Formats: sequence, structure tokens, C-alpha cells
Amino acid sequence: MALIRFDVVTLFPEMVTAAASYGVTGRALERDIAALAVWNPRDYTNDKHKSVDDRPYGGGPGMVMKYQPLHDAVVDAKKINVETRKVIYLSPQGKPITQHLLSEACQISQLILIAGRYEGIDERFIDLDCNDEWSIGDYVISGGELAALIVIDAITRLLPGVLGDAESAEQDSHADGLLDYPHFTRPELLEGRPAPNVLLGGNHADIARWRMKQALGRTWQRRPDLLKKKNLNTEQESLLKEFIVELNQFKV
Ligand code: 9D3
Repeated sequence: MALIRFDVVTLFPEMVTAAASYGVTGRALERDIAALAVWNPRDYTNDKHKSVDDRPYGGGPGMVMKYQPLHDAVVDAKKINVETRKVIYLSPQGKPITQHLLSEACQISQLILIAGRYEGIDERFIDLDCNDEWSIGDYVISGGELAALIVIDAITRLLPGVLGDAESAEQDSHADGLLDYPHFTRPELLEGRPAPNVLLGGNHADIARWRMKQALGRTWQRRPDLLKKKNLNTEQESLLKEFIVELNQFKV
């Protein structure tokens, strides 16, 4: 039995199954570490036009997804017997997804992800059928499918056995609230730019210190919000000071 199952309610089921079949998610699905099923509200319509949307009460632009086809799709997804389940509506109004939120969600046996289209869905479906509402950030996309795929990808990476040992260790070290250090590979000299000398020698303590300094420096430059939340140890404090000193030595 899979560790987690994702059930995505979507008008574009192939978009979700196709994208999830690649790479890390594709491998986890093949190995039955995770399971994925899709449910199309269109298949739960009862009228001859198969209407999944209707005009908004109160007027205004766009269409609103109807309650009944969404509800009936979720009822079917819930017929699968599981220990724990959550129904999550993906929307711009949701709580912003964080690694912490996802690390809690990966403990649940069934995540039913609702991907909306059009202007939105009937608010009573959110109230009656959904347990939570999640956003992928403060920008506009055209529907919930890509958001559902982001959730599926990020959670699958957290499941035991999905990443190799090296990748898991790396993930742990990066779950520590800093941006990544820069990476280099051959050739040594590229368009006149050399790879950092410290990385070419085999002094692993020096390399680890250089990488930590870069991670701290870049986080300080690009994401001061992340750095404020972090408690730096004495070593890290001095590495960051070195980074800033070296930065100022370049601008004359
Ligand atoms: C431009 C239309 N907007 C008017 C204020 C409303 C709107 C409706 C539907 C905006 C986006 C969408 C579709 N978006 C999603 O389904 C979505 C989403 C997003 O747009 N941003 C961040 N996270 C998410 S999760 C799902």
C-alpha cells in the first residue's frame, strides 16, 4: 500500500497525470510509494451540456464552478478507505505553502486536492467539503492544476525512500533556512571565469566553510527575511562577517 495517495479533482486530469509521471514523482508513483488518481467534475454532471460552471450571483465577469459536480467528485474520492484524509482547495486566498506545512501534510494518508478554474468556486463547497485552503504564492496563475502538482512534487520528495541517501542528506542540510551555496563543474575556466580555487583542492573542511559562508552571504543579500528568523552560531556569525568584508573589498 502506498504511503500517501493524492486525489486531484480537476477539469484537466491529463495535465496532472502527465506532469506527475516525470522524474522524482514519476518514480515514486511507479514504485507505489505514492499513488495518484484524478477525478473530473465534468464526469459528475447530470445535464446534457455537462455544465461545470455558471454565472456569478451578483454579476461581474467570469464564471463560477458549481457545487454539485465538485461535491459528487469528492464523494467518490472519499469512497477509498483511508486512515487519515484532508481535502485541500488550492486558491489565491489560501494560506501560503511552506516547507513546514508540507512536512505536516506528508503524514496524511489521502490528500484530496481541488484544482479550480474560472474565477473561483462556489464558497459553500469550500465551507462544506474542504478542510483547508492553500496558495502557492502572491501571483496569479490560471488554475489550480499547477499548484496541485507543486504540492504533489514537494510532498513526494519528503516520503521515505523517494530520494537517495545523498539527496536526502542534502535536503536535510538545506531545510535549515538558508539559501543554497553556488555550484560549479568542469571546465575549470569558462569565458575567462575560473571556478573557485578552494573547490579544486581536496580540503573538505575548507570547502564546507566556504560553502557555509556563501550560503550565509547569499541569504543575507537576497533573503534578509530568512536570515532574521535564524539563530546563527558563532562560526556562522564570523563567516557572514568575512563574506561582507570580502564583498566590500571588491567595490573600491
Ligand atoms: C485575475 C483573476 N482574479 C481576480 C482577482 C481571481 C483569480 C481567480 C482564479 C485569480 C487566480 C485564479 C486561478 N488561480 C488558482 O487557481 C490558484 C492560485 C493562484 O492564482 N495563485 C497562487 N496560488 C494559487 S493556488 C490556485
